[in-house]
Amino acid sequence: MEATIIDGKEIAARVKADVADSVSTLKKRGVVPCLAVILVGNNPASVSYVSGKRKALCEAGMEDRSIELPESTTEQELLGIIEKLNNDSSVHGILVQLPLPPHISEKAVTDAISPAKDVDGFHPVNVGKLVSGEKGFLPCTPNGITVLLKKTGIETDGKNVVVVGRSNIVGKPMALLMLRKEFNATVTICHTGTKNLADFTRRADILIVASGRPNTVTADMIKPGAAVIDVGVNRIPDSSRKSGFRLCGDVDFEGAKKVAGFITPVPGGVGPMTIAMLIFNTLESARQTLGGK
Ligand code: L34
Repeated sequence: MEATIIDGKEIAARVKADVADSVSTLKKRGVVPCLAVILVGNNPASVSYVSGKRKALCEAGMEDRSIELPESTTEQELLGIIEKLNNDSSVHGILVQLPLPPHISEKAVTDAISPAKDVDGFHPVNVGKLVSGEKGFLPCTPNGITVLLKKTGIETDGKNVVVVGRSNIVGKPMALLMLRKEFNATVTICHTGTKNLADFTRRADILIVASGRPNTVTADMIKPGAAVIDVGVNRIPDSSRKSGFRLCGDVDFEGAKKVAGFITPVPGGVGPMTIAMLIFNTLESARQTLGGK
């Protein structure tokens, strides 16, 4: 039997519809949730993701204060813009799309965003809260994956969760979330230094792949019936498409779906959830300005 395909687009649409309902309630109380997405340069993948974010903001009835800056923008200029947004009480969320051009320090930029407006959950204060189990903004992609698992009814308690990839934006926070009592999984993190990757992935009840490389996981590396979550979004040149490329994940989808119990597709899996959780975090940030009133 083939794997059940987890429809991330549909689950994301449900999350976004709930957020939109809450936005209209908040608006009646005089608060319009507002996000500023900052894009520097015109990396084609970033342009696509940012336009998805702005569309979702608009559909949820939120205010879009996004800024598009040229590739030549200096770090000082960008820090100045962030400073102004930090001090503007009508702005609830600030997100600087990564990667940044090489002349701008991603660390300096991430650290400059007020932790109270850091809807990406990348600021060290929010990272620290994630580690210690305090409430803070959770990174959108890992948090979106927890929602996919919950809404699909995939049990995590006592399960072996194997995360492939140790990035600050996916692998590390994903592992930390699954470690929480709430999910109670036994967590393993694999990375480029892992010897015999398949020995680890074959033990996974839930396999989360965020390596950034196509075909990192093939059918023979999957435990029959496992849930496979593919975080990769790779652009493969394809002259038969009018865009000139097609998207593929980090998992060999065609092979994997014959072995797995559940699998996320690319596109239409994790990506749309990242966007849904971003507007959810923006709503939360706007709510917090009411101070629990
Ligand atoms: N600051 N930088 C910051 N925050 C983030 O949360 C991100 N990320 C990652 C890259 N840089 C970031 C994103 O927004 C990856 N990412 C992201 C967002 C959306 C999608 C993929 C990655 C997405 O919508 N994917 C669609 C296909 C989109 C397309 O056609 O290009 C999908 O169905 O997978």
